[in-house]
Amino acid sequence: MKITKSKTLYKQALQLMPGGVNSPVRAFKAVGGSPLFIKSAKGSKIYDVDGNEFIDYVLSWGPMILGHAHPIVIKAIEKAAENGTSYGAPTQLEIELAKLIIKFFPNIEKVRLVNSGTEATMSAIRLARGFTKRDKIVKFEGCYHGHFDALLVKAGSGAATFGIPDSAGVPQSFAQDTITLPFNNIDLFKKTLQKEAQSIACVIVEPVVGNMGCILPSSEFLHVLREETLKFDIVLIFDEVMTGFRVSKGGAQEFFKIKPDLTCLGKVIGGGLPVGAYGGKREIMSLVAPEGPVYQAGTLSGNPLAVTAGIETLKILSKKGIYEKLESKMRYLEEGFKEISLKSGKKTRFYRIGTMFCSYFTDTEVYDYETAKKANTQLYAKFFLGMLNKGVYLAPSQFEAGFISTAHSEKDLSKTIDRAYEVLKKL
Ligand code: KE4
Repeated sequence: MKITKSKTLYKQALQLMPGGVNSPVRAFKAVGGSPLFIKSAKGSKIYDVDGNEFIDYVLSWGPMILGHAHPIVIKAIEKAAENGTSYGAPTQLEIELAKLIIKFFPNIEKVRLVNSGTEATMSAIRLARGFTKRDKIVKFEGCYHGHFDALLVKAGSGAATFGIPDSAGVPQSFAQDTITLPFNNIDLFKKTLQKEAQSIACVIVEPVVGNMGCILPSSEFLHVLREETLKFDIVLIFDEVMTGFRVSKGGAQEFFKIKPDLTCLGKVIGGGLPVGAYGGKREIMSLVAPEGPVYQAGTLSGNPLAVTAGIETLKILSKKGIYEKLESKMRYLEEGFKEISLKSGKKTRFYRIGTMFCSYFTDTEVYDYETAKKANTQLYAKFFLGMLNKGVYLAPSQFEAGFISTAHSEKDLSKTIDRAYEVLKKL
């Protein structure tokens, strides 16, 4: 595969931007080789600057659930842009997007739009601390909630990929109020709350962990989080930035029937433009400025262009049959991949829920950070590069989830399965 133009651009980018990228995981550090520079995308495909075509399972890390450049979304953005891109003043569009979000997530009584998942989670943490007047937070090892200081402690995603459980530049004073526990470990969670509850403001969790690959909660884990936090008036925050609209149309909280106090969203709700959101119980949200004393603001929050892309995306997702179609595509890929990996004799574990998935190169069950880290990342890197050379663009790290879209055709999926078999046989 010719990638000369990407290589030339990467050399230039390295002079101008840290690591030549604007987000670490894009640098291919975990899989080797130099990152492809993408020129365009349409439907299930992305095209690099050297003219190579790939079936895309990264989908901008989740947002492009309708595939790239969906005609209805693009048309709406073009039209909205003619009215200007940001006013720094309220618009009717924000009411429309807020209504759509609340329709999908009825546990959200009031919502605040922001510009990224990170802004959503860091604001939700501040709000929980303001509401409870307590300082400590509980998170789970390997879960990634964006790059907010207090949450970059044993984080997942890029941090897990680089094996940097904590980030440089985070003062000890910021990390000391963050308690990290193993995901799915009910005993340790209960014991910690027994001991520390009075000083804990919130528990934040990726209800399905998409930043250590794809790790499912045990049947009772999320219920225990809910029961125990209710006991001690601790705010339960579901970080559904990735799982929202992916695990099901109402996210993990709909799938597992859990009512968190606050929910963080991102990715899909911007339809590929920058939108994040946090919301939940009216009683808690009423503390957010200017209604209450918890300050949070944003120049471009709720800007008409990004909100338009979000509205159009959620309107299409509201249509009957969309999620049934996504489910059958995902099942096709799951069954196909499991069959060929068995046939290839390679030890893999494939996990998926809704339209997010991950295949670990390991022969033990993966249920938390420790077991995820046992996966053979070198083998994953070889698999990734093998698939890339066959025109399939997977997440450039074992510790990321893959995604499908409504634009992935059966032909795309069967090609992917066939090519995966060819690559696995050679590993
Ligand atoms: P952003 O600030 O990147 O919009 O969202 C942060 C975030 C919060 N919560 C969860 C569960 C997330 O998955 C994310 C961001 N996800 C990563 C992919 N693992 C974004 C990709 C990247 O960092 O480049």
